[in-house]
Amino acid sequence: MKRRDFLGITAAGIPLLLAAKANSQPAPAATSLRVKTPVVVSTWDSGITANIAAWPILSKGGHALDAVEAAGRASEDEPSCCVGLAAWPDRDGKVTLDSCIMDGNGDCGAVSFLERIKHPVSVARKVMETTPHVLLSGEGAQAFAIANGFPLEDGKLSPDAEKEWKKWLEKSKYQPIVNVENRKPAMAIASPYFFDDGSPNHDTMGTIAMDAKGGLSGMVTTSGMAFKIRGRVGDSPIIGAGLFVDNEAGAATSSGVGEEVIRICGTHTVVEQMRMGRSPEQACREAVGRVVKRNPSKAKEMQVGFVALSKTGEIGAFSIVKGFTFSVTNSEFPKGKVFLAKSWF
Ligand code: SD4
Repeated sequence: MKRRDFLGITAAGIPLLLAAKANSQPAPAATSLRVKTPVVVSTWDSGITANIAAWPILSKGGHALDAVEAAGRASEDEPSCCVGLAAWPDRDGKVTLDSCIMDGNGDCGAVSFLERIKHPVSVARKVMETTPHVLLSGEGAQAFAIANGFPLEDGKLSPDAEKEWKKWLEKSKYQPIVNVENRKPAMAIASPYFFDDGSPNHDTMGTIAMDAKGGLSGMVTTSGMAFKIRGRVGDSPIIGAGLFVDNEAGAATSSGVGEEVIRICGTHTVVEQMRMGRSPEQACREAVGRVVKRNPSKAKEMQVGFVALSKTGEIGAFSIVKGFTFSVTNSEFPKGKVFLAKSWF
């Protein structure tokens, strides 16, 4: 069963928050969504699962950092596909995980290339709270996790992951794929980044939240790009690329081709744009525009999406190609609501 069927959300049922098609003309007027706080926002429609875990904490007056960690853990517990140990492996058949967490005061922690540990987001939080460092990687990150009581799992692929990896091996060509969620099969062609059959394939969960006191926090957790070169790390554990949070401006997270996000310091760009007075949507559009400008024809074949939450409780998003969704949960949408972001193409 596909995740979208499980959640009872159809592509047709997703509200189109920001209807007009974007183009390369000057940025349109702000159309960001103003919501009641506390609020939690996650990438993709499967972000509903993450939000469901975060909302009980936020609704009872809890800290945004606890809420986003709970969101990450819920995603990492999911039995197939996208993040956590059940996700798809690198091209050598090993699942390697990246995660980061950050609060609005600039405290942050991250892990990358972490193997056989179920909850990278909690290891990232441990790095933040118990070490003078920000990012631990690979074997060292694993040893740190074990020393802090995280069990070492068996490292076996989930049945779905094993099936997909073997299917990929048959083709035996290096073609990392990312973010085809909500694209129609007909659109998902001739690109190294998308599945040809258009089946869901997103593999990153980013969550940003504001608590009842107005404090912001965020997290990202991912298995990265499916069938990547062993050792490859994307934007997700990089503070300022996959996630950036500042109580004085706002929070942003990204999904998509991490290399492109790293090149433009994506979420840092978004937050700095909000600091300068742009709405969350305008800020996300600016960051997307920088990726597109570098190579417009390549950009058409890939997805990069940003979602942002301003310090005043406005939400906005923007992506390169159509199909980037985000989930919002607050007192107005206690069960969560999925929105489709505007896109450049
Ligand atoms: C990466 N940004 O590793 C991640 C992939 C992703 O949905 O977002 N997938 O580059």
